[in-house]
Amino acid sequence: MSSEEIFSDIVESFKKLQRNKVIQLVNLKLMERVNAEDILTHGLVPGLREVGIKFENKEYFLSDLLFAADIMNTSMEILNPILERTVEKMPSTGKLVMGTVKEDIHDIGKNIFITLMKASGFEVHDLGVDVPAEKFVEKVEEVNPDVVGMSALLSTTAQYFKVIIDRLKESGLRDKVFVMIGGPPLVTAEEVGADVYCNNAFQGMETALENVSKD
Ligand code: B12
Repeated sequence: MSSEEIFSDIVESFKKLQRNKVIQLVNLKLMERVNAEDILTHGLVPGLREVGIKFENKEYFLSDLLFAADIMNTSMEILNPILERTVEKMPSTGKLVMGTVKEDIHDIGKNIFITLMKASGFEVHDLGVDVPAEKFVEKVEEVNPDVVGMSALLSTTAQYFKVIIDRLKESGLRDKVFVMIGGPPLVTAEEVGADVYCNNAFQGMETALENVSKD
């Protein structure tokens, strides 16, 4: 069976906003020893994206998006402790400063990346959402991180990655940190001056670990 088939029940129930069914299915898959990373990557994330498509097509309203975010957050409460246990904790990792950029309040992806980075041993400084460039710069000056991570989900706010990175350059900090941007592919790393673009938190964690252990 392909992963699409295995997780189609989660995707379909999510799409219909069947909260209890999604949660039941997550628990059921875990009991069947399905990997938490796969449940998230092939079930919950595509399910939530389907809700986004319905919103775009005006079949769903903002209240439905909020409800979908709640289904996702409740599911993550179940998966987080398992993800934390399955990620290999490295003996010496590094520091991460992370935030969702200005005028953007989407934080589900950011929080997943943070969970994985903490689990792998990173000291995480979470700036939250709607974070202006100055706050990134201040935090980088204060804690001297190895990695700066930024998330943006809107076409408008993804433009802000460059503003933040330019500010880091002006402050002489850009070359001291590994800059990771993430969310849907709205811009490329090259366009905004980041080191890497990631639309998968698990790959993001691997990339961060590789980069920091190289130092
Ligand atoms: C849930 C949701 C909301 C919730 C957010 C709740 C929350 N606490 O986050 C609410 C209801 C608040 C919301 C509001 C809005 N939303 Co909204 N939302 C979504 C939805 C359905 C899901 C987003 C999500 O969480 N996905 C799941 C996560 C896990 O995926 P992800 O963020 O991509 O993260 C993964 C990777 O990208 C990666 N990652 C993410 N960041 C980073 C960073 C780093 C460093 C790394 C390494 C990895 C990484 O890791 C994650 C796991 O692998 C999307 C639809 C979609 N296609 O995504 C629309 C969507 C993003 N929203 C959209 C819009 C338009 C809005 C509003 C403007 C609606 C309105 N009219 O008010 C507002 C904007 C509010 C604001 N100023 O930010 C549009 C954006 C269109 C565009 N291209 O600009 C979308 C695409 C829906 C659509 N199809 O129209 N939204």
